[in-house]
This record gives sequence, structure tokens and C-alpha cells, in this order.
Amino acid sequence: MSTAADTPAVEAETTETTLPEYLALRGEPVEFRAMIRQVTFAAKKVAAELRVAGLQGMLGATGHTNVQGETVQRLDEYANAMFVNNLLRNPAISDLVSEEIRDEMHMARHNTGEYALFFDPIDGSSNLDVNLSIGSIFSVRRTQHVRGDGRTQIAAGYVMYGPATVCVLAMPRHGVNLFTYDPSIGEFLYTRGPLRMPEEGSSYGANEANYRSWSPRVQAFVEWLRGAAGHSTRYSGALVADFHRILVKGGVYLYPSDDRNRNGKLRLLYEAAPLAFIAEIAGGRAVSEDSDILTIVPREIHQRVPLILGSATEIDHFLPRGGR
Ligand code: AFP
Repeated sequence: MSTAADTPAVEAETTETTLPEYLALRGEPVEFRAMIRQVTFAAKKVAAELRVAGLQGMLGATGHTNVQGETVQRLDEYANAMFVNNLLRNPAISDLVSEEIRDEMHMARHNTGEYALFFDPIDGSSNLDVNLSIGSIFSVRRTQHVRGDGRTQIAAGYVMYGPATVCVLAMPRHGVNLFTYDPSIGEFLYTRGPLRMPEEGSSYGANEANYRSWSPRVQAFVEWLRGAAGHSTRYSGALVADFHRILVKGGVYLYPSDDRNRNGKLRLLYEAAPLAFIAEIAGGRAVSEDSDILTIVPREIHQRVPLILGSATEIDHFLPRGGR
């Protein structure tokens, strides 16, 4: 008969623990681990390509536009192919939704697969040609919740390609954890976590060129941020990079509706909802102008939403009394 003394202690992660090892230590099922390994494999290929893209003629536009009417960059196409080609092989995935693909991909031969994966292969494409930070965003749901609200996500994360390539992975059971890519061994290594978003920050991120077409409520909020709250502006043009700052240092990111983007600019399923999920697990919050992002049921896969995302204090200030 075995005793408690025979039970091996659960090994704690260290900065030598790889992301696959971390997920195994936390008891995640093998199919889930395989999916995250494929996501990070695609991200490693993207990180490697980014380092030499300028030398290999991989910068610049393809000449096509995507389903959103946006110019597709060569690296958008490359990153999308990396994600799709890897994930297609995984029988545990029955549905894929990408920013770069018009329709949801339902894998008929994987009909029994339990996961659906949503992703934006390159977030912040306008930063590509100027060598600034960009990211890849992903979100996992069970297949039966493909059209559910954001609370049906079971995991979400992003890879940020900055001075270091980092992966942030959020799961309700384990919190939000940060892994850093070590190119010398080709692995993402556990770095720290669970992360808590500070209750309040000292900066906000928004494209202020749109200020005049924001609603009076959003304008008043930004006036408060600049004035009484004493915040500075930090805006990079890549949601992942701006969000990462807020996750670590607190603050707020906003892309509200404006004259050009009547329903906001950011896409619900593979931008707003995954980051809202990460924010909430870390103690922050995300709202569209009048509802919690995680309660929005999508009408279509490329739906856009206004997004106000960040620390609890700033979001509380934005919300009318009843929404707090
Ligand atoms: P994509 O590169 O995936 O289209 O995303 C860019 C983005 O959606 C987001 O990352 C930025 O915060 C935002 O657009 C920038 O928009 P503006 O150029 O209008 O400020």
C-alpha cells in the first residue's frame, strides 16, 4: 500500500522549466499540450523570420487585402501559413479561426476534435516595416463553444516579438504566466507568474488622432486620464505590446468607436476577447463601451468591438455607476 511519503512532491517550476514541461507539471492533457506546442512552434518560426526578414525581402505588402479590407503584409501571410499548417495536423483541433482567413476552417476529418483555436497571426502589422514590437494572439475554446461568449475560453495567450520574445499564457486554474524564448536552446522557459495586473497604472494608450470623433463620454475619460489621474500617453500601434505594458505596469488601453470605425476597430474573437480573458484572470477588466467584453456573444467571426481594457481603477472610472 502506498503512503503519502511515497507520493512524489509536485515539482515546482523554475527558470529552467520549458513551457511543455510546465503544462505537464500542471497536469494539462496531452492534446492540450500538443496544441500549445504547435502554437509556440509557429511563433518560433515567426520570431526567426522576423530577425532576417529585411535581408530576405520579406518586408512590405503582398498586394492583397484580407477579409477586413486591410493590406496584407508578406509576414502576415507567412505567419498565417505557419499557424495553419501546424495546427491542421492536430486531430484534437476541429475548428480554426484566423484574422487572415475569410471563413472559419472546420476540419471535417477532425470532427471529434475537442478544441477550437482562434488567432491573429501578426498583430500590429504596421510595425513590421519599422522593426518595432508586434505579436501573435491566440485563444482556445471547446468545440461546442465556438460561438459562445468570451467566458467560454479555456485558455488565451500571446507571443510578443520585442527585444525578447515572450509568451504569456492565461488559464483559470494556473493564472497568467510569462515564458521567455531562449534562442540558444529553442525553448520558451518559465520566467514568472502568476502575474497580477497592478490595480492602477500611470499611462494610457490610444490613437488620439481620433479624439474628435470619440463620444463625449470617452473624451471625458481621456481628459480625466490626462488631468486628474496624471497619466502619460504610451501607444505603440500594436495591441499586444500596449497590453503587455499594462499587464506588467498597469494603466489602460482604449480603441473606442469613431467616425471611421463605427463598431470599434479591434476584432472580438482573436483580439479583444483573448486579452480581456487574460486581463480578468490577472485582476484587470475589459469593457466595450457598454458591456463587459467577455459577455458579448459573437454575431460573426470577424466582428469588431470598441475596447477599453486595463487596470481596475481606470476601468471603474470609465463605467457608469451601475456597471461597477
Ligand atoms: P493588425 O495588425 O492585426 O491589423 O492590428 C493592428 C491593430 O488592430 C492593433 O494592434 C493596434 O492597437 C491598432 O490596430 C492600431 O490601430 P491605429 O493604426 O488605427 O491606431
